[in-house]
This record gives sequence, structure tokens and C-alpha cells, in this order.
Amino acid sequence: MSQDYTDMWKGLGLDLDAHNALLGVLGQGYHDIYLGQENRPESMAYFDFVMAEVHGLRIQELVDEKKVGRKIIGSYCVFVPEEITLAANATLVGLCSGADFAMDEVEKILPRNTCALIKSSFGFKLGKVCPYLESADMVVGENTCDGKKKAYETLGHLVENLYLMDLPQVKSDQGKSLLRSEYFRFKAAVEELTGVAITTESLKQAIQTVNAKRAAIHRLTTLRKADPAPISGLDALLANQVFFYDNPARFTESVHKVCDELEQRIAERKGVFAEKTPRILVSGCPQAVPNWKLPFIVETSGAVIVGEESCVGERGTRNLTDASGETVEEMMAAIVDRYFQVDCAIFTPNPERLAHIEEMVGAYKADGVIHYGLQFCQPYLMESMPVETALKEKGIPCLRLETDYSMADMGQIKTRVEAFIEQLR
Ligand code: BJ8
Repeated sequence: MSQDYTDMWKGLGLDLDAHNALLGVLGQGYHDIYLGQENRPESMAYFDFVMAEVHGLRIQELVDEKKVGRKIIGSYCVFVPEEITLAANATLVGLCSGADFAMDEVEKILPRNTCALIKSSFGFKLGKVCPYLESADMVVGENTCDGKKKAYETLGHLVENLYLMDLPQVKSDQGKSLLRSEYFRFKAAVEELTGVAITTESLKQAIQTVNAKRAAIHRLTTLRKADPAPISGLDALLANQVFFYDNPARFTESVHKVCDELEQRIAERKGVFAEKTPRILVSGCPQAVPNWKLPFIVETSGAVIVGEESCVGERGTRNLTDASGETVEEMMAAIVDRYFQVDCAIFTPNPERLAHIEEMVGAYKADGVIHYGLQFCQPYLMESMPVETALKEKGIPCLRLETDYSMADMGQIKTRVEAFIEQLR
């Protein structure tokens, strides 16, 4: 880290010993997984820097923003519209939830058979180790899966300003009306928090900022169609993870720099792996920082990941918001239209997700799909079965995995992944 941030962490109320332990594990994991990769694009150095400063410089920026009156809003879901927060002079940060922490404490207040993502969010709170969470002036919880919606009832006792957003479960007219009214209610809550009324100009600017971020990621994903793959799935996942908490303009610029380099690589037929390396699409639950387990296994077993059908991936970023509206109401309608297309497995029925998986297999020339399910995640585990059946009917090999954040099953998963890759050759 570029400087000593101890006083800042103390000021946020972090448990310094626990926090140091977390940083140690995170730093070691990143070092072993990321810095051990061969043929990485040089421009990924920016993301190495971001990860080195993940609890340093970026938090300092957030603390500095707070000093001049800007508010920080934390979110656990891609349904929370960044456009609205930015337009009201607030910064949105994703609360990552990608590692086990303080599990003994967590299992005193949540059932053991709760998904790792939810448990992680509680562990970070109970262990007082997440500076993003501790700097947030508002934390948004959403009624999505049963696990999350019930866990937020408990989280409300631990977090000072937990705002609950109701979300539809059916893609019907009533569902869309619910989303519309919830987004207007959220807009009012954010305006009240910041004391800033959203205007036509501020909302248009915010939509353009978020669209630019997504467009940069779209450029990156398009370049992953090349064979040999110009970038690893690990690095592409990292960019998708950093999407949630970096400064938007700086993130956009940095992704474009990576893309410039990838275009050059493609022109020179230079890849991270040899041409004709088996290509995998990963589909399923979000993989939040520092959950790099599956791509690490896949990419050290002779295959490359070319796409993520995931909220930390294309499900979260694929659509832009129409910025052409001339009033706040028109642009709010465009925001509703954009988010209502997110095909999370909490929706029933959810045929759009299957169609998107098949479309991605074709677009990224994937040889097979690995369905990534977190244990106890009913929505995605339930959907994994029809997904597998439909893919197999189309002759697309599919491997369904169910795991958590522990490393205990690494060997077992590696064995299954290796056998799957062998089948693809
Ligand atoms: S829009 S995927 S970010 S809800 S893994 S907590 S579903 S039991 S994360 Fe999600 Fe929003 Fe949907 Fe995306 Fe529940 Fe499953 Fe756990 Fe999950």
C-alpha cells in the first residue's frame, strides 16, 4: 500500500487485528493467483494497483468525498441503480461478500445452510473488516432470494441505515409497476440522504457515466471472442469485480487501455493460452472479490474462460440505459426498462436467462458451460438443472458445480473440471 492508513481504518471503526488478518489473506491469495499468471496484458497493472490499494487509496477517496458532503451508498445487488445515486451526488459501492470471515459468529445468527455470499456479508460486518461497509451512509438490501430477504431482517439490527428495496419476482406488468414505484421511492430516499434533488441534467450525466463504464466492459467482452484468447478469465473477472467499487471515469479509461492492448494482441495472434485451448463459459451465481476459486481451477487445468453469465459479468452489465429522455420521468422510465431486463434466477419463470446462456455460448465460441452454483442458493441451483438439460439437448456440454468459499473442495472440483475439459478436447 502506498501509505499507512491505520488512522483512517481506526476512524471507520475497523477491528485492526482482524482487518490486518483479512488483508494478509487477500494479498497472499491475489499474489498466488494473479501474479502467477503468464502472458498477462501489461495494462492489467492498473488492476494490480487497485487490488493493492483496495482498502487504501480507494477508501481514502471515499473518506475525502464524505468530508466534502458526498454520501456513500453500499449495495449487494445489481438491481440498485447507480444512475440514481450518481445523479443525487452519491457514490455507489458494491459490498463484495466473496470470502468467509468470522464464520463462528455468523453461524450464531444465521443458519449454517445459508449461502456463502450472504454469510460473507454478515462476516464482514460482524468482524468489522470492511471499510466500504463502514464508510457507507446508507446500505441497500433488496428482496430478491429468500435467503437475502430474511437475512436483511437480521442485518437491520447490525447496520445503521439499512434501506430495503422490494423487487418483483415475475416479469409481468405488475412486476414492472412494482420496480417503477420502488425506483421512485429509492430516488426520493437518496435525495433525502444527500439533500440534492435529481435534475434532468444530473440524471442524463449519470446515465452517460454508467453507460460509458458498461460500454468499456462490452468492448472487453467482445475482444474475448478471439482465439487465442487475448486475456484470461481471471483477469476479465477482476475487471468485472472492480467495476463495482472503482471511480467510474477512471475505471472506464483503464478498461479501454486494456482493450487497446488486447486489440494489438489479437492483431499479433498473441494469447494468454495457445490457440484451440478449450473455451469455457461460466454461468450462475455472482463471483465477488476475492472469490477467484473457479477461474483459478479452470485456467490451471488447461482451459480458458471466455465469458461470465453472471451479475459479476454480462448479466449485470449487458444492457445500456437509454439516455435520450428529456425529462427526469422519461429517464426514470428508461432506467426501469433497462433493469427490468436483468434475468436473475429469482424471477419465475426465467426463460430469458437460458436464451442468454445459449447466445453467449455461440458469441464467445465456448466449447462448454460450467454452471457455478453456491451451496444453498435455491434459485440458481434449481435453474441449473433445466439449464443443463437444455444445453445438452443442443449438444453443448455442461458441468454443474456446487461449492462454497472454502478451499476444502479444491481437489475434488479440480478433478471434475479436468475430466470435463478432457471431454471438450
Ligand atoms: S440480481 S444474482 S446480485 S440477487 S447466491 S444471495 S441468489 S442464495 S446474489 Fe444476486 Fe441481485 Fe440476483 Fe444478481 Fe441468494 Fe443465491 Fe445467495 Fe445470491
